[in-house]
Amino acid sequence: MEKNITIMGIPMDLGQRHKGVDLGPDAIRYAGVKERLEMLGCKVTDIKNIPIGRAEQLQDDEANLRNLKAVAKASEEIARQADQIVKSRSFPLILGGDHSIAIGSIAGISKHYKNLGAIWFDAHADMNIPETSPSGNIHGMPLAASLGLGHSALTGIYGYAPKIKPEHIVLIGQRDLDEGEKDLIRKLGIKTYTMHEIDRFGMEKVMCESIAYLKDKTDGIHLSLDLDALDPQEAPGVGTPVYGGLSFRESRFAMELLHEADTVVSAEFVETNPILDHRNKTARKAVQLMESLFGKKLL
Ligand code: 6HN
Ligand code: MN
Ligand code: MN
Ligand code: MN
Repeated sequence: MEKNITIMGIPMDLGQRHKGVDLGPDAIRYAGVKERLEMLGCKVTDIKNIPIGRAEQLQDDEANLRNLKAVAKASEEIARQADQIVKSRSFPLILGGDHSIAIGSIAGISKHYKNLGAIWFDAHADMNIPETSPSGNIHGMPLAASLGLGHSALTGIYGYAPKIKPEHIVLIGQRDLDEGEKDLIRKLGIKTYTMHEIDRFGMEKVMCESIAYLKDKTDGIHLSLDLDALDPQEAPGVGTPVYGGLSFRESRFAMELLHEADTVVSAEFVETNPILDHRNKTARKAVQLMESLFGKKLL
C-alpha cells in the first residue's frame, strides 16, 4: 500500500435529495482523518474541497436524471483532479459527498490502468439507468455509468467509455436492489456478495474470494465504500439507510484484509451526512475504516 496519500474532498449533494451530505468531507476531517493517517506513518496532503456547481433548478432535470448537467460538469472536474493525483504517484483518498462522485473519480483513475478492478461496499448496487431508476437520483447510477450504461452525458465523462469491465467488479453488502439492477447483475454476471452470502460464509471467506477473483486479472483495485453498507445502528449518518447491514467490526476486518492484500490503489468513502448523524459517529467510523485500510494494527 502506498504511503503517500492525497485527500480530496467532494462536497457533492446533487446526486440525491438530502441536504447535508455536502458536509461529509468536513465531518471526516473533523474526525481527524489526516492526523490519524499520519500517526500510521503516512505522508498526507489535503488538497481541500473541489467546488461543486449548483443545479440550475428546473431546466437542469432531464428525463429521470435529477441535476444531470451539474453532476456531469462536476464529474469532469473530479476526473481531472483524480487523474492528477494518480499522475503525482500519490494514493487518491476521496471523501464524499454522495456516491455520484464515483463517476468522476473512476473516470480519472481508470485512465492509468489497463484493467482497473473495483470493490463496491454498499447496501445498494448503484447500477440503475434512467429507465430502471425508481428515484431519478444519480447516486444510484455511478456503477452503471462506469460500465458504459445509461445516459451518454454520464457514460462519456472524461472522453472515454467504458471505464471498467463487469468481470473486474465485486459487490459486497447489498440488501436493497431494484429489479432492473438484479437483472443487470445477472445478465453481466457481476460477482456479488449480498448480506446473505456474508452471513452464510463470513467476511473472511468473502474477502479472500473477492481478492483472489480480482488479483490476477486487474492491475489495481479501486475501493468504493458507501457508509450505508454498515448497519444504520452503527452508521446512522446516511441518506438511504437499510437495516440488516455490516457490523462495524465486519467492515473493519474487511479493510484489514484489503491492507494485507496490498492491492488497493485508490479509495472513496461516500454518503456520510453529518446532519443525519449522531455526534459524528458515522464520520468517525469512516476514519477508523481508513486507518485499517492503511495498516493500523490492533496490537
Ligand atoms: N447510494 N437504488 C436506489 C435508487 O434510487 O436508485 C437507492 C440508491 C442509493 C444510492 O446509496 O449511493
Ligand atoms: Mn448505498
Ligand atoms: Mn452507493
Ligand atoms: Mn436519498
